[in-house]
Amino acid sequence: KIFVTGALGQIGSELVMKMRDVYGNNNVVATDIRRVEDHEVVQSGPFEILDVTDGKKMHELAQKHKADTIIHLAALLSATAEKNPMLAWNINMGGLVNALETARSLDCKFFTPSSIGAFGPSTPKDNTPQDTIQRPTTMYGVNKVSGELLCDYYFHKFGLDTRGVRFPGLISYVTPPGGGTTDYAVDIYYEALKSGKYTSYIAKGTYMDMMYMPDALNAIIKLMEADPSKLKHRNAFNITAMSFEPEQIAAEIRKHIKDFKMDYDVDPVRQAIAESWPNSIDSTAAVEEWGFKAEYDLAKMTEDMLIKLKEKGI
Ligand code: VAH
Repeated sequence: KIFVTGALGQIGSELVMKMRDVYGNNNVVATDIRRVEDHEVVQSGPFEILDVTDGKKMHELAQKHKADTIIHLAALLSATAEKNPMLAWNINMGGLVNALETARSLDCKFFTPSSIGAFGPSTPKDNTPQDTIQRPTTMYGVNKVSGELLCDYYFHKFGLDTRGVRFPGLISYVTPPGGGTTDYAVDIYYEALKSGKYTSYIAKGTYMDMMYMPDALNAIIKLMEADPSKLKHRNAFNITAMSFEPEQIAAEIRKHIKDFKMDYDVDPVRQAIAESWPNSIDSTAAVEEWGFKAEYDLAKMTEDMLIKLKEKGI
């Protein structure tokens, strides 16, 4: 059984549905800190309430459901983590240690995402290499680098089959992200349809890697199904689909909503986070070791986002 934490989050709410499609509803156990009764993840298969800082409960539930794979997604994102750094440490690192220990005791395959947030100001910013200096200046980044190293450790020390990717900003129309820095690239689509204008909290000219959620979901499944003997890296594969700055996504939206207007009210906290991250990262290792491929570029994503949001009645 596949055991997912953070199943009602931005990635989890779509990954659970996709994995239930692929592997069968009852083979994917969804968990999150709260139960939302009418949520399709709760309705379409096994669901358990789990606070990932409760290691004992996590072990019990994983054992009860005979987990053989753990997908650990529960975490606080970058902007929230900067507001509550110690809470972020407890959830992001406490939750990860519990998930790794549970996986070790039940000998599960293991996935947890890292992020472009695992890089810092001294990391080469353009075409950031797979192996390079990582001195992040955010609590989220410290959590992500520690997480990458911890997952590698569990592989080398205990032989645990840990795998992971460094996600760029993820854009989706199902569940909006909570507390991220890249969320402007999601909010802008909602606002373009609702009000025809958007005030960006990220400054003009600030490039960040991004990816449409369908590509992110496919990447997780492809990595988890990859031949382990081909994996020279294990965790923290750089993957990206595109890199853009606010003016570029606005221009793409204007191809569909011609009088869309954007102005700026830069949030110094999230701007500082964004500026500490790369402009664009290099996915070569992921392409070579497990055939990573993104299908959506900015044009294709924008077209699909606007159609899907309209269908949702935004
Ligand atoms: C965030 N969406 O903004 C997340 C992600 C690369 C960005 O880690 O914190």
